[in-house]
Amino acid sequence: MKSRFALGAIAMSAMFVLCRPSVAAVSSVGAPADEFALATEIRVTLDDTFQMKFSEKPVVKAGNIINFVVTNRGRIRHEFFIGDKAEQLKHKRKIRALRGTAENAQTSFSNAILLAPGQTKSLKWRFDNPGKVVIFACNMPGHYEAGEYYITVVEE
Ligand SMILES: [Cu+2]
Repeated sequence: MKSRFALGAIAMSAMFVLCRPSVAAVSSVGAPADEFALATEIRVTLDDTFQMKFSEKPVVKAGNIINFVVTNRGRIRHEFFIGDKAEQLKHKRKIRALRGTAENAQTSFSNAILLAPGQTKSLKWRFDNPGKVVIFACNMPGHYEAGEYYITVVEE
């Protein structure tokens, strides 16, 4: 009887692991920070010139938490996505596959915010893994290629 209960518990925990939302495995360069965590605030402006403008250049250190407050001043949608190069490519492919429905792609990534024209949203992020290349980018079709990204490295 006891072992049956144990088996049940194992099955339950296996199901929990399998059913966990994909947001758990976030990124090699960190993860979203707790909403109450103290953070440095950096404002980011996106617009249709495909320049990503920061109120100050993000100095990214392992363990540092930065709250990115992002505003879309353009007339088209933009996004702000934090990840390494492989994650950027994967996300870009996903957005392309979904074509116009980028909102759907965005909901499965906790390292992205999608902004309609005029919108401001924030993404609070704790950086991790010194030495890793971090890319901040917009992966709406053609935007990355037009230069809408910023690359830096996680410092010790
Ligand atoms: Cu964009």
